[in-house]
Amino acid sequence: MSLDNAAMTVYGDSISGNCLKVKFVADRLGIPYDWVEVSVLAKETRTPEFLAMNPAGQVPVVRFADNEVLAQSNAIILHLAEGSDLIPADAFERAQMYQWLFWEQYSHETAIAVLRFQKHYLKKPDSEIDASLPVRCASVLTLMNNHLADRRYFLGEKLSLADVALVAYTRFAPQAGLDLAPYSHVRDWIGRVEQDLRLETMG
Ligand SMILES: N[C@@H](CCC(=O)N[C@@H](CS)C(=O)NCC(=O)O)C(=O)O
Repeated sequence: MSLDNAAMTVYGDSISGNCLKVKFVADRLGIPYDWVEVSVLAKETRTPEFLAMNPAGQVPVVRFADNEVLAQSNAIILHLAEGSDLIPADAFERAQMYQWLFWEQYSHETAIAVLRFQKHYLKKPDSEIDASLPVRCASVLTLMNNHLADRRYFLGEKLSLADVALVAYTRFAPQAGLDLAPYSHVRDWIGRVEQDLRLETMG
């Protein structure tokens, strides 16, 4: 389907990094959209109407002008950014971008986003939080910091979807109780990507 002149509707919760990825990419590429706020905390993703649209009961979901629906943040941003400078033209660089997108979903989001949600939104005391979570967060941040020691962006010199996907929750790390002070390359990179995407700085 074509995105030309498409009116698309993004169903998202503005506290969710996964949903914000969609906003960041659409804003960056000048793709018009309507945003419908769906509260995860109020369980609005579990209503029969929402489940009819996405049986997985999760945001983000995008409905395009032709009524087609797409879920999964990284699938959505890949579709929106098709043919743009956020996806490398070179096949191997593209594969490297996918490498980071898969890592983000499997290792990064499942640590930082989960810890943030439990601490910042559910207000769980540390005694009720799986002790392995902060440890996993530290190893994720260390890996990122090492990778960024000699690169401006995850793929080198150019912003790509890898940066958009990874910055979404990394910039919220302090809300997960994670101190970014020891990760100077990560902090510099967050500032760079926030500037590129014209985001209000979190630092
Ligand atoms: N892998 C999915 C994860 C989506 C996801 O976990 N969404 C959360 C908000 S960040 C949600 O809708 N949770 C509601 C629920 O599970 O009831 C993606 O990247 O879109």
